Amino acid sequence: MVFHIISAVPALLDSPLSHSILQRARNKGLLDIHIYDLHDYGVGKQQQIDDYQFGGGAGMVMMVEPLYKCIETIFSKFGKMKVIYVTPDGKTFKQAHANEWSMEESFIIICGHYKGVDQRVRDHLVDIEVSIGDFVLSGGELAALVLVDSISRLIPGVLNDASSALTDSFQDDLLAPPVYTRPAKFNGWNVPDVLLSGHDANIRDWRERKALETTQNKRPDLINE
Ligand code: 6GU
Repeated sequence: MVFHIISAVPALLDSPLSHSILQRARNKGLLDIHIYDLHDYGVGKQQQIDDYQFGGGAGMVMMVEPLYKCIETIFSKFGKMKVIYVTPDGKTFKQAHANEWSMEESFIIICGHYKGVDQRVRDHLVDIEVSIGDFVLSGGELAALVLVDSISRLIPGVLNDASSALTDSFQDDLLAPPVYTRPAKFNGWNVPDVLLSGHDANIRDWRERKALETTQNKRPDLINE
């Protein structure tokens, strides 16, 4: 899987992509991430990437030309691919999207800043607009990282134990059941007996019941959806 991420503040993207599971996936060649500084495609001597909005109003708007140039450069080198724009007014990103998109070969992700991008970018260059929830971030970089992380961990070979991803919360529209590790007794707080019993069928039943119970308590909307 190849991600091409276009950003006006590329330094924001470095660290989360260079550690732990994602760095290991990059080392193994399962994941390839290219980061583009939008200023390199800026207009004029100042390498301008944003401007005042027509009609007046506070906040700068990201210009169409730098984004067009950057996307065309990526297309000409790597071929056509889907372009995702992360924006608070996009469709809410769900685990089902991560599952589906983990089977694609490559994506371009545009990180918005300021007041967002010129509408012509959205109308003519972008295929998919996604938000990561009903709140506003100062820029799209954190949202782009959320997408890259949640999609990448589903690529075969990225997680050491493939079955682990299947038992995550949301994978079956339920939250995950509680988990415990050693010691079995700490401070008078005990691990449920069934988990120590070695009885696989009982453990499976208990986990199913707890997943349902947890979901009913914390996210009843997932059950009634
Ligand atoms: Cl994708 N971008 C920004 N700036 N804020 C957000 C978001 C995205 N999703 C939720 N809030």
